[in-house]
Amino acid sequence: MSSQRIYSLLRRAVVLSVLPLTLAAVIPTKAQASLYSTTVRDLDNATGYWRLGESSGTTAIDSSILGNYNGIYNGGVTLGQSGAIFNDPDPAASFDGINDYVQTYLDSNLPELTIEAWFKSDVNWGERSIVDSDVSGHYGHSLIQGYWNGDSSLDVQHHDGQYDSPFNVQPGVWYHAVARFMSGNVDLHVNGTLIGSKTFVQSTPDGDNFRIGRHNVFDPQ
Ligand SMILES: [Ca+2]
Ligand SMILES: [Ca+2]
Ligand SMILES: [Ca+2]
Repeated sequence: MSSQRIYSLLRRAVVLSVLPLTLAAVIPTKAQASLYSTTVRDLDNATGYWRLGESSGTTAIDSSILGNYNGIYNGGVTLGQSGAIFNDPDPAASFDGINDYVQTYLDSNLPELTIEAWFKSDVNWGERSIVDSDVSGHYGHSLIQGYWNGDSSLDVQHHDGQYDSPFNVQPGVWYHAVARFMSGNVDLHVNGTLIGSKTFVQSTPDGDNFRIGRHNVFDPQ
């Protein structure tokens, strides 16, 4: 554990969209619904949608239509932080980069899926996991700031390698990131702009269930 990490607060609000998609009707029970959130919920029809807007407790409600994947806050995640969306009452959660994370039970090992997240980083150095499914020695699908070399780029980890993107994160700025995983290809959009893509030889993903805010148990970030 590095003392520097104490200062590495990250605020992240996460939408995780995973294909294939299914349909039902569940209204969010804790995160505060808004025009933004209901539009995302209904148009994205994501498999999991965590708004991280809880004010207390240890449950991170899945606000997707099906709502099957409530997560668990671990390590003392700070709730009730300012959110990203103008005029949206729903707050965000802050992760300390030491042992804070949300564990979901959504399997990351799908050949095609999308990770969509709002995040704000307090620093632009060091590896900072935003949405992750890595297990030590195994690799799933993840969105990580400064992956591998701890620089300021926003990177996409795929099985089994990474897209080291040219997009550099600035501290204290909210970003909207979308990482799309297709068989043998990944791409990254930030704030609606395509940053780039990478092709690779696809092998079978062997990552873990999705987490928010932590790389893996041996390498917290
Ligand atoms: Ca939120
Ligand atoms: Ca903590
Ligand atoms: Ca880099």
